[in-house]
Amino acid sequence: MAYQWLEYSIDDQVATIALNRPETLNALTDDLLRELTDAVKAVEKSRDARVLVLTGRGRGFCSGQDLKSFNAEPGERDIAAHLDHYYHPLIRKLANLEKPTIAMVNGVAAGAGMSLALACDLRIAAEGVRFSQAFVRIGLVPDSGSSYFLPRLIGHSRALEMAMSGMMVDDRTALQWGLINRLVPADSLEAETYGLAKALASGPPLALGMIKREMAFGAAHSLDETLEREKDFQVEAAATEDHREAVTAFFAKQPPVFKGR
Ligand code: LHQ
Repeated sequence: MAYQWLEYSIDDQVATIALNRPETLNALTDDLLRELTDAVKAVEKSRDARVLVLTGRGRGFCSGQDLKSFNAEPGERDIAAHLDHYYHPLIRKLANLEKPTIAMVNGVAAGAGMSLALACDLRIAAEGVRFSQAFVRIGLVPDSGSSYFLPRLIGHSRALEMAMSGMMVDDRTALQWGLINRLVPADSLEAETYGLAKALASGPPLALGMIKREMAFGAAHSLDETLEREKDFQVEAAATEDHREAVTAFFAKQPPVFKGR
């Protein structure tokens, strides 16, 4: 698919999706949502891409649903169908992608734009970023997974404060609350993000995919259930060529080369 509203590239095993509607701080139109879902699927299928970086062009990361286009036909708008058709498949695809995902948060993330950042595994942010659960400011409630991811990341009480007030959380607070993994000067954002992305891209792909599933499982199950699931994953990981390669490389005092087998 040729993309009009985002940029898609793969370099050194790292795929980048950059939302590209800077004049609206990358607000999400139907076309952009369609392209974004397609691009995440492309990353899923690509043998060349081992890590995904999601970012925005211009001064914003993503301002959420494009309010202009959604309000254009108020009589016809069907929010349930809109969420089912556009947002839910995208959020599921992103969260379940068996490759590490990093939100490179270059600027403000609001509403469903913040949900996108939350659905990624890691968030690296530039100084000056702001986060808002903006939904309530327009009389709506969190959607696109925000009410799932946010309390798990920053705790119930802080998540409620953000969701109920629509407050802007600044960069230092975001770091202190654990909303982001790292806060870096704007001019180091790319170097930091791609440094981490390349390190992850050189890791064992099968184990990384399993780690994602394992942590998601652990967050939603009992200790006993999780121990059993960990055992299953460990059996699977221990049977990979990559595991053997890493143990051999360890004793040879060489860096391992992982092939995803
Ligand atoms: C925008 C937007 C935008 C269009 C900035 N749309 N143009 C799901 C399904 C169904 C229904 C509804 O919702 C959802 C989920 C959601 O995402 S609901 C939440 C939608 N998002 C928002 O309510 C956030 C709206 N934006 C803002 O509050 C501010 O723009 C933020 C806080 C993000 C940034 O503020 P500033 O840095 O002061 O920038 P700005 O407000 O001046 O925006 C720059 C331009 O971008 C401006 O256009 P203009 O022509 O005046 O330069 C805005 O109109 C446009 N823009 N967000 N979501």
